[in-house]
Amino acid sequence: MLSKELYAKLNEQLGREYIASNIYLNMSSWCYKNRLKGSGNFLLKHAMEEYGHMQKIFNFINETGGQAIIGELEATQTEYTSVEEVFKKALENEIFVSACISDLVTFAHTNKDYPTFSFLQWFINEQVEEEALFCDVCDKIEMLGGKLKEEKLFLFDREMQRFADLHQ
Ligand code: OFO
Repeated sequence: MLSKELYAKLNEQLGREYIASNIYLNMSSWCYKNRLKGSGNFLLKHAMEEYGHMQKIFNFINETGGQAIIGELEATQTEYTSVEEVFKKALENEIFVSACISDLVTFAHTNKDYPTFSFLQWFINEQVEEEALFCDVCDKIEMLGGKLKEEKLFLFDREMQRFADLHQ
């Protein structure tokens, strides 16, 4: 059994992971609608991964005697101006989640909650990987000159299909 405050914070993080999953689902739909199937596939797979993160926290809370709660989730963006915006926002979201995880780790450590501290180590490593992954995608866009259109957009989307097959 953990402290009430820690359960509240873990439930907040659970909500963020769920929202992250919805963010990527909506991004994926936008890509499909704009004929970017590779990017859509990549983001759909990523949305499933985020759902898995939510489930991990859900199980941890319930297994330690707390109650995982799916509260109200804020609606996520559905329209984008470009594929650049999609991936820039995805990277921003990962950076935000990493900061939240770090705060949670600090809180667990300060409060000597070592089971939670230990549980969260997986998330620290995962965030390092995910930030690197989205940085890599944003770098690819930059290498192609940004403001992708026609052939470059086609090449980028093909690369995203490769990422979808490779990374998840
Ligand atoms: Fe992107 O790793 Fe969870 O949120």
